[in-house]
Amino acid sequence: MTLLMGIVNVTPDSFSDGGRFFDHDAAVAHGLALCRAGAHILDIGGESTRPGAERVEPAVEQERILPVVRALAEAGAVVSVDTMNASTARAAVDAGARIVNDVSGGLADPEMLSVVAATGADIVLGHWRGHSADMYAAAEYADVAGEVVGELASRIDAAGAAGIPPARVIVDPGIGFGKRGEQNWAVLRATERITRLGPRVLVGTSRKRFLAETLDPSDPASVDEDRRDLATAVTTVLAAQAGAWGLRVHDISASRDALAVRRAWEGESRWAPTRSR
Ligand code: PMM
Repeated sequence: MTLLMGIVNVTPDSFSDGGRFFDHDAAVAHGLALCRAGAHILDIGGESTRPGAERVEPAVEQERILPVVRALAEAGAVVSVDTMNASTARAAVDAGARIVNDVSGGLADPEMLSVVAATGADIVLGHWRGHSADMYAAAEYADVAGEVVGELASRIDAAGAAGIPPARVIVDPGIGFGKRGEQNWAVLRATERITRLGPRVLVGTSRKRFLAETLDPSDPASVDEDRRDLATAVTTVLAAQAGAWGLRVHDISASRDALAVRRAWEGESRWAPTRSR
């Protein structure tokens, strides 16, 4: 079964939801709606990682997300916290989060891996080559897929050395993080190779710029949210096909339906058609 991770951004500047969910009550309501739509996990973040974004202080990040983490965990959701800060990870696990989603793979904060090791939470290790403000400076690769696979393997080793066994690790190729247009497709084509590293694989393509560039190379900004969501749902199916464990998406219902169609195609559907006469 492929899991869907619904995105709850509690930021005033996230490119993808326009900061609509900064309000705590609205963020909780959005998370509950994602669960009703079929999300298996909710990923709650308080720091935007969009290209060019400024860092926020951990205290500000925690003020934004902790009440939301607590409320959604108490409501029974499996909560993941999207943070690069060890102090935020620790506080979020104390508030009920079960997964720490670190897009930097433990590189941004030297305390992250040891803190997560001590909490017992699972960790998402993203492929990353630097902060959002200058992430494209590091987007130089001779073999992008091979380098992503190799660098993820190093992060799995680093997690192991800090006391986090591979069974608690989820790796993520970091689509859009220090990767331009076609480089993202080259990495997605390597999904199966990434699964062979051992840990579960999470993929996050949702609404990202490379999808808009694919749909309208001459004017990506003109590609609206509906078209980005449709493209995202197609990548959900393709990533599931390639062995991904989970997909991190904004529009849960589109990816949920896309996965239902895939299951039916594979003959795994529980829906039994009535015999036609
Ligand atoms: N992308 C974003 C934020 N967090 N976490 C993981 N594990 N993988 C991703 O690809 C990822 C992430 C940026 O997207 P957003 O601002 O729309 O949430």
